[in-house]
Parts: sequence; structure tokens; C-alpha cells
Amino acid sequence: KGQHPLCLWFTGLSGAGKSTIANLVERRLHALGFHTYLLDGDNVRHGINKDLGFTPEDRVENIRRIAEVAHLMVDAGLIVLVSAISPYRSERRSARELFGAAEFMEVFVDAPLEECERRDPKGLYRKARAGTIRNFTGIDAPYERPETPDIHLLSSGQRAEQLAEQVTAELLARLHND
Ligand code: GGZ
Repeated sequence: KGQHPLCLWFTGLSGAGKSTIANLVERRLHALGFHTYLLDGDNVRHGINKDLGFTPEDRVENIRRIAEVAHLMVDAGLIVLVSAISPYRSERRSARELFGAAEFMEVFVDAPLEECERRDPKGLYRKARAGTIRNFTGIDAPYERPETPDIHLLSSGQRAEQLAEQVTAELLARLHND
């Protein structure tokens, strides 16, 4: 099967479902015979980015490194899925600019803050509201919504499987059009 290396970049609030959906998409692509790699902000922060926190400067550097690593992996022929809040428009644009036009797809995992906060899988929103955690995205740090994402997922009230199917279908359509 011909590989079509590219980067699928998932952005959205903590708890919006980025990693869950990215994992499901990766599983589907793998089943279709594609070579993939999932770069998860949360994991990368334990390794190459363990020197970084959540100040604006550190987030900028976090996204920059993730984008550069993703770019290397795309060069190596992989389909790379990135899952990171990536809250700043300008850093997402810089990431996109590393790639060719057909090599980058921004996927906006759009869930209302109230819903992310209600899910609160790690209890982080609660801590942010209590002031135990500072600079928490959506509470006391910004999230700049994508204006023209390649794929806009309204993740509220939809099953992750359904959303992953939507992403996979749009990706395959893009590959067939190249
Ligand atoms: C946002 C935070 C914070 C603060 C810890 N703000 O939902 P999670 O828990 O599992 O994933 C989030 C992760 C965010 O890391 P990213 O590398 O994706 O962020 S960014 O792109 O903005 O650099 C969240 C957890 O780390 N977390 N503190 N203050 N999320």
C-alpha cells in the first residue's frame, strides 16, 4: 500500500476527547495497513518536554518541539497523529507551515468548556477552580479556537467511535484526491 505521510493535528480543551479520538483513528489506520505514530502532549511532557510547564512560553516551546518531531516522522514516511491542547493560533500556524499543504490537517475537537469541566477525568478543572493549579486552559489561560480547521468535530453528545470514523473518512478522502 502506498504511504501518504502526513500530520493529523488534534487541538482542543483538556477533556474534549482529543486523545481518545486520536487513539481510535490510529487503530483504524493501523488496521488499514498504514504506519502511524501518536504524539500525545501529555506523554511527550514526560520525555523530551519534561523541562516544560504551562506558562505561555513553555507551551509555545512544547508545541514547537512537537511540531518539529512530527515533521521528522512525516519525513520518515509515517502518518503522525498529534494530540495537544495547542491553545495558540500562531503556534498552530507555525506548525502547519513546517509541512506541505497536503501534509497537514488540523482537527478541532470542539466540546463546550462546561462539558469538559463536568467530565473532569483527572480532577484538574476542580483544582483549577480551587486555585490549586494556575494557568489552566479555559479557566485562567486562553484557548484560541481554530477559525478554519480542516475538520471540525462537535464532540458533545457524540460517541468517540463516530467522531473517529468521521476523521478517518475525511482523511481517506483527502488521500484519494492527491
Ligand atoms: C492545561 C494541563 C495543565 C494546565 C496539566 N493547562 O487533559 P490532560 O491533562 O490529560 O491533558 C492536559 C495536558 C496538556 O498538555 P499539552 O501538552 O497538550 O498542553 S499545551 O498544548 O497547551 O502545551 C492536562 C494536563 O496536561 N495539564 N496542567 N495548566 N492542561
